[in-house]
Amino acid sequence: MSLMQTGGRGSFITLEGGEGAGKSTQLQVIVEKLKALQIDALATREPGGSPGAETLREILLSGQLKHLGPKAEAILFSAARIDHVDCLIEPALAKGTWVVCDRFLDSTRAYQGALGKLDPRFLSALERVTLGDLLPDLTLILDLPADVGLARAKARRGGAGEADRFEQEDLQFHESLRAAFLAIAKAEPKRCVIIDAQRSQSEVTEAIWAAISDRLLPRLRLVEAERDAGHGA
Ligand code: Z5A
Repeated sequence: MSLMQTGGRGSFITLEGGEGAGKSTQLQVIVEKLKALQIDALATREPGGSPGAETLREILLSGQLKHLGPKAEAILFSAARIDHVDCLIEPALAKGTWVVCDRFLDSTRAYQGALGKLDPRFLSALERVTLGDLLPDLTLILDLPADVGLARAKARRGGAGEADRFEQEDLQFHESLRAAFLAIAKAEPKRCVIIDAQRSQSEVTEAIWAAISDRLLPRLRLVEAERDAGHGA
């Protein structure tokens, strides 16, 4: 039996930031580090993460619904989120699994909310309907200049494959996006930690792990205590 299955609810960690910030790269590393501590952990992403939400992802990122505008897009990202939360995130957290998610509600706040200039009352009503009381325990905001992130994303594509609906926006859009994420972090310092993502991959991992240890240490200690008790039994 996994250790966290005896220790109550899992922790919910989200990674946020602009294109090419290193979210997907770091997500895998975090999950491996948690597993090395014998913590049940799973990696997931948004939009997507469950079969229904993955179907919506394809449509949303293809750009074919861009003409509907940010309000409709926010509703569709939220519809995908409802399926993801109901089918994967909530059941996993309830059985003690730690969930590490590439993008979550802050991406809707930044992309559709700040950049789409949506009324904050509309967004908070949508969040209430979509999430109820669910909020990440820790949100890591990977921050770097937009041109650096876009160059990384382009290099990863290696010339092959088309930029998606959001990568195609101009540099000004991506700089505003960066500002929107930093504003979210400033407004919610208890939940969010800004990580300087311009550094090397291992330095970024180190900073992320320091934040996890710092913010979620009591839970990590609980896992260690359970492990020790389990080994002693
Ligand atoms: N979206 C939205 O509008 N509203 C919402 O509510 C939600 C999402 C949930 C999802 O795209 C899109 O949906 C997203 C927002 C919108 N916009 N776009 N585009 P996605 O999931 O396909 O892509 P992404 O989330 O933007 O991730 P990304 O571009 O794939 O970037 P990343 O995951 O942050 O980076 P990465 O893949 O880990 O790294 C990129 C490259 O850089 C790769 O070659 C790495 O090897 C390299 N890398 C990583 N770290 C480093 C360091 N430290 N140094 C040097 N090179 C590095």
